[in-house]
Amino acid sequence: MKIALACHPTHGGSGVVAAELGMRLAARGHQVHFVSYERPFRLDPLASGVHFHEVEVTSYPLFRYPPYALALANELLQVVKREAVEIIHAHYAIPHSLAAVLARDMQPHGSVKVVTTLHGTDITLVGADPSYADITRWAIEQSDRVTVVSDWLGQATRNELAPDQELQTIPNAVDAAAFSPELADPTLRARFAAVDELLVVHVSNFRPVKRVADVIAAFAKGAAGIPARLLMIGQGPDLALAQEEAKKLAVEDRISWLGLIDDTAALLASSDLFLLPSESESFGLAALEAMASGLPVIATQSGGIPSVVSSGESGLLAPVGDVDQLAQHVRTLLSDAALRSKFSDTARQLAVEKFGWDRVIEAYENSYEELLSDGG
Ligand code: GMT
Repeated sequence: MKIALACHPTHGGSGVVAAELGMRLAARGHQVHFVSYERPFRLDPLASGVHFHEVEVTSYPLFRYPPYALALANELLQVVKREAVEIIHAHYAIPHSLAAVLARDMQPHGSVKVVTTLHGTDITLVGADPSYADITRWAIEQSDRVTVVSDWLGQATRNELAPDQELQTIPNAVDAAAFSPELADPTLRARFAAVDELLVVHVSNFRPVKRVADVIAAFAKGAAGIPARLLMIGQGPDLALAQEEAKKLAVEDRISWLGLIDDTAALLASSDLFLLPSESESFGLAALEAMASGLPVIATQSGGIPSVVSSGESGLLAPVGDVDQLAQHVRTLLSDAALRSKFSDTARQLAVEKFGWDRVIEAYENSYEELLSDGG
């Protein structure tokens, strides 16, 4: 099949899923075209069978806001026509799904189909915003097929935006070779923690939904009196808030702020515990990558997280904003090496057995084939 993928190229779960999916589809013989304003950070530039088409957004003095969605639709249409693309797979509703629908409908006598995968904040934040709600709903309804990354997100989509929409759940997956405890690197670890210290880690885009101040507070309280340090990986609008909290709670000297890191696998494998206290998380790919790396996860009972992290087996969950309980979980796991090791084994095992790419690739492939064979 010839498939065009539209996605965010920046650090974030939806771009990761699109890049990993595209490379795997290409490895199975499909021709894959990525269309975005930048090469997705997880996309290997040398992957064979994968092509990247950059969207150029020309600015004119009259445009206060250069219309990226329109430039994307235009580029998608060019790629569809030139490469005889059969499927446009849009990751994240706005602007990708909308641009894909426009490209399909602009194609004279064309038969390209649009698959939209909803990832989370495209429904819970962007789709819930009155400025974007109607156009998000329309893009979803106009897609030939819509998938969601968890049953929870399917329910949220129906409740909040499109009650009658048919949705297929295809969960996210992890490459268990690329994220593995075997990548643990003692030299790397030694840069952040002394031999007798444990290492707690958080990875996110530091948006308000990630509640990064809770990471700091749970660590400060839970690891009080325990030799442990915290790695904060990523950047975003709440970085200053988290740093302020660290100062207030006097734990600045126990935290390393690493900023954006493309490949987190060795850092995860070299750490002991992952923290994800999000307000809402449709799936929690960052938690799954940590689990595959052999890390127990402390997270919130929010959104799709409980379908990824089994509380009491691969991690411990707490209600959103319950810093005391999060801190208690941190203390429990940091102070019990045997429990940590048991959770670590289960986390790895669940990631490998439940969230491998094979089934997920097949589900997407079947979905494309059904669309092409039954005409929609
Ligand atoms: O977390 C974000 O806001 C980024 C966002 C994205 O689209 O990159 O992540 C969402 O999609 C991921 C991949 O499907 C999910 O694992 C994340 O849980 C989801 N984020 C939220 O729902 C907050």
